[in-house]
Amino acid sequence: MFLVFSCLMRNSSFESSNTIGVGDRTLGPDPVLMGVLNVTPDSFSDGGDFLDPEAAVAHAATMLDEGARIIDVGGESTRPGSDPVPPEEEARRVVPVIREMLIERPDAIVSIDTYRAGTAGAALEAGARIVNDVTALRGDPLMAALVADARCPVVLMHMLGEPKTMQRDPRYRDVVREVRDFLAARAEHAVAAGVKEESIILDPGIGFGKTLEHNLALLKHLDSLAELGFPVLVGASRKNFIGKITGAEEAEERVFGTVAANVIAYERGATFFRIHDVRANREALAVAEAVRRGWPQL
Ligand code: PMM
Repeated sequence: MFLVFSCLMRNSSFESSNTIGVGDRTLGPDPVLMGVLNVTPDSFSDGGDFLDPEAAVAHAATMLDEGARIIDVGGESTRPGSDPVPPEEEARRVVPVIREMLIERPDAIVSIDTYRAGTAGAALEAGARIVNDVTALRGDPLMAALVADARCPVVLMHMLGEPKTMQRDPRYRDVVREVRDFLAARAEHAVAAGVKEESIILDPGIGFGKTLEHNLALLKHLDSLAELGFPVLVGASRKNFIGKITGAEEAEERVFGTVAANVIAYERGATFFRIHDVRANREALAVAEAVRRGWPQL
């Protein structure tokens, strides 16, 4: 494992290891907000709200106005216990929304939250620029080649098991080391398949086959993941573990807890934040960034 870890450390500065190029734009090293747009009937937080493409595009526009740089469009829920949807249905949900969004907001950077190469290909054709794969290229044997050919950034996320069963008693000997070693190995796999190192973003997969204690350990030791030298994305927004700590039963009530998790993640090296509540997170991360870099910012 040490070998995998040491080969994959990207040999780069803090600035370059926390940025990703999307066309002629650079995202990072300042905090990058990825607004969640689930075009699904059953996501745990916004399920059913944005099945209508017009409502979805309007919500994306609001998130962009509030400071989101990326809109992450998903057509299949990955909440604990969820079932997969047929691939055609997934593409049917997301493609019209991506097209319409980009007609209305051509500057938006869209990422497609899918593990299926067919859906990712259709989304990229419709104008998406980033692939967000919660299986880290394990879900579809064609995905790695698709991302390599498209030369687009890709998010590689850790998940133990699969959404249907992942929260049934997940166990690790050392969650931080296992997640880090898994992601290092997946980055190595991606590079071997032709994905450029500088296109890879790593994500510990908060809530994906993890107990509350696992999520807290991953946030506490996120620096050990950031040390691999790839930008780190965190998706803690409104998740169950926050509700368990704060007592906020409804997902929409978990904004304050989300903000705390994201500021801590930023302090420990995360650059990308997948979130539902853009303004609250933008303002909190702007203050955290000002503390780190000083004020006024040049
Ligand atoms: N979480 C969800 C879906 N997609 N993608 C990444 N990269 N990281 C995450 O943590 C993540 C994800 C589930 O949350 P949702 O139901 O609010 O979309």
